[in-house]
Amino acid sequence: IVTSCGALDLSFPPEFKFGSASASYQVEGAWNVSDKAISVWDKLVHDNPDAISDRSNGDVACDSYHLWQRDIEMAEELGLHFYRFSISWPRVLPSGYANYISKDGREYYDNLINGLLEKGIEPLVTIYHWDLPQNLQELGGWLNPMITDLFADYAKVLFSLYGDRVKTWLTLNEPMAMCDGTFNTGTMAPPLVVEDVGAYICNKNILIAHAKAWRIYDEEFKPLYNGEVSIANNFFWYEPLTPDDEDIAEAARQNMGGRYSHAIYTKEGGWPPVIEKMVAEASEKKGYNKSNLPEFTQDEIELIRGTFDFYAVNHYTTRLIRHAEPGEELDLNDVPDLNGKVLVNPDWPTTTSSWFSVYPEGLRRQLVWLKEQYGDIKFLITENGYSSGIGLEDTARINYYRDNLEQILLAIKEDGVNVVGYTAWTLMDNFEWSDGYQSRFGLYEVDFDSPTRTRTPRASAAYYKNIIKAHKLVEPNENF
Ligand code: PNW
Repeated sequence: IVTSCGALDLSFPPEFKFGSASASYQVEGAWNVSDKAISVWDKLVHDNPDAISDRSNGDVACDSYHLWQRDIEMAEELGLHFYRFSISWPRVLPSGYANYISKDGREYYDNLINGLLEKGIEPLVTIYHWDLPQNLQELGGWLNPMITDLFADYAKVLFSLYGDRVKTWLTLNEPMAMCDGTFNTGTMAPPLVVEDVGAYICNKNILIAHAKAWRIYDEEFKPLYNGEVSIANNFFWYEPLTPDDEDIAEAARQNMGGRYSHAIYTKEGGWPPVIEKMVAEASEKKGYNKSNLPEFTQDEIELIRGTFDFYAVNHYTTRLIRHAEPGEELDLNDVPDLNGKVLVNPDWPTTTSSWFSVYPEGLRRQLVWLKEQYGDIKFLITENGYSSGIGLEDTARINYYRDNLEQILLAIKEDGVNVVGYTAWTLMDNFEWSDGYQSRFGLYEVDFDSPTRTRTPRASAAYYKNIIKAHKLVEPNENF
């Protein structure tokens, strides 16, 4: 690749870290062992198996609850600097409240954390990756403002139990999926569509929950352990279909990213102005007497503003957007409140995930945009990966990793974005939410028919291992 200053230097900065990731409900299984309570995902898959394309569930999944030593071994085989995993709230706090800590739940994560550290692998913990205790859902879950304190209490328990060993925390994974994916489209748990208002109420509660947890860490734990805390946002990058569509592409970026970032990362805080306008207009058009976007008080704005130590971003894919034609039908794959029609470029390769086609350049543009919006802060890529069917010779996944890592190098070296690390989603095939086990993202293939859930490295695992070892972007065919 030739850049403005000659050939691109393919080495990663010396401090750059490589990791891989998983999430509790997707890998652990053991859904009802010991005193674990059920989560909204346990309830969804049991009550409504048709919600999952292959009618599967995460009852056993990768059985990581029992096979965690093998998981650590895989992380070691790859040479990972860190392993990102999430903690199951109903496994540690069966009542959802901090009144009682499960001994077995606590020990499971103690073992995993200690096992990783023994191998020199840093544990990076997601506090919440979608498995809400069902009894808190019964109180309204993410629509009830009391969730913000319950979440903060739960986070504080984890900081107290594991903060001496865990130095990097993510409060919540992908609030966009938690709020919009749940209350607009009903494809996540709980299966509860709350049109027009649900996603925005959830959106506000998420920001406050995150901020309360961050402040607890900052005040009570940072002086002791000096760790870092952020929230992981997911993003489609939006490209304008034609130059005339740049304004709507920008609004769509604010809708997807800004709605969950502006309050935290900007100096002024609060909602992005373009989103306030969008929701006010859409609410009026639908006959509501006020905007469905809940307001922030000044105290809330100050509570949320600045609650980050770095920016965590999950990136997979890009969309094109244009202004809708007059009278054009729009659905939830579009951005109806913006009157935006969303498309993908038919030339982009597709994957086994319906929402995912491949356009690596989008990642670099998104990183540049994030830096422009939120400043010259640290960026950690907390997810990036490719979905396929079964098979160990996964050339397309190898190419995906290669091309995305190249875009990251360009962002670092050409655009001066401070990207400090990269997380491959995912360590092993797992329960891919409503796609069940049909969409595989793993560096390791998992045999879900074998009682021992055998894990076998794919060609992409060898490739990723080579990159980590060389600390540079080696080519897939390079002998190493
Ligand atoms: C993320 N979409 O989810 C999650 O953090 C992971 O748990 C998941 O396995 C991974 O990406 C792959 O899907 C997403 O529809 C789910 O745009 C859906 C979407 C994006 C990300």
